[in-house]
Amino acid sequence: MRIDVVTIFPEYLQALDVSLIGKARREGLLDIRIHDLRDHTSDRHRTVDDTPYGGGAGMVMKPEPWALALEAIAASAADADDADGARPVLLVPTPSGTLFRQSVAQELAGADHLVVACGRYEGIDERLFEWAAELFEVRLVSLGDYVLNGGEVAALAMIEAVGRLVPGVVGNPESLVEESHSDGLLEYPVYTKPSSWRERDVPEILLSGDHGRIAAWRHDQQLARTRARRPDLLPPESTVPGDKTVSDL
Ligand code: 6GU
Repeated sequence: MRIDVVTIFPEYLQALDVSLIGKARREGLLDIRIHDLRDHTSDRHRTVDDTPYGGGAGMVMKPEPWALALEAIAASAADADDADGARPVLLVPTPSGTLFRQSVAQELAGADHLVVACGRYEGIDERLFEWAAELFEVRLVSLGDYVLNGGEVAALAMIEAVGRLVPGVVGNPESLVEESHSDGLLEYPVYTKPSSWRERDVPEILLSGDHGRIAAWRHDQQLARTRARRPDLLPPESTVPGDKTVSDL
């Protein structure tokens, strides 16, 4: 998978040299390229922003440097992207986007080419997104209901969430199956040695060797946890197979 990131702070993306994603890049599983938006300006000050029409606080990113940066990326990938007729996905991290959830990460993991546009200030001139729709499948996505200073930290989170789902990036693909959100529920609690630690014992059942009962216990734990911490993830009256109703717990 190829991932291009456009930013005015390329240093932020150095975290992608590290750990699992860094290794996947070195192995050629992920072709991640970082671009400085200011390389697509032509004035002495390398200006990327200006004051908002209509007034108001802050600055807005000018559309032209973005268009030049995105055109250069689209041109450099045209052969590969044309091969299957699919446009690359343009991911725009923004608190006013739709929620970036595991199902979105799974969809994006199937793409050949992602381009991430990291905005700063009050955002990018709206016309950029209309213009970009000819070259890209544009998706505005948010990490959640809070505000970051720019898209870079969100881009790191999204690239890690998508990158680890690309075949070969995570060594043991089974670890992708039993994790929070992969089945719409939170993960069950986990324990390791020693079996007794500071007067606290690992739940008996996990030492029993009875894999059927362990699987059932873990599923119950997932449901109880999801109800307690994230009831918004559950359907109103849960219809999950093997489920207990609230009154049974
Ligand atoms: Cl994707 N971007 C910014 N700037 N702030 C955010 C966000 C994204 N998600 C939550 N807050």
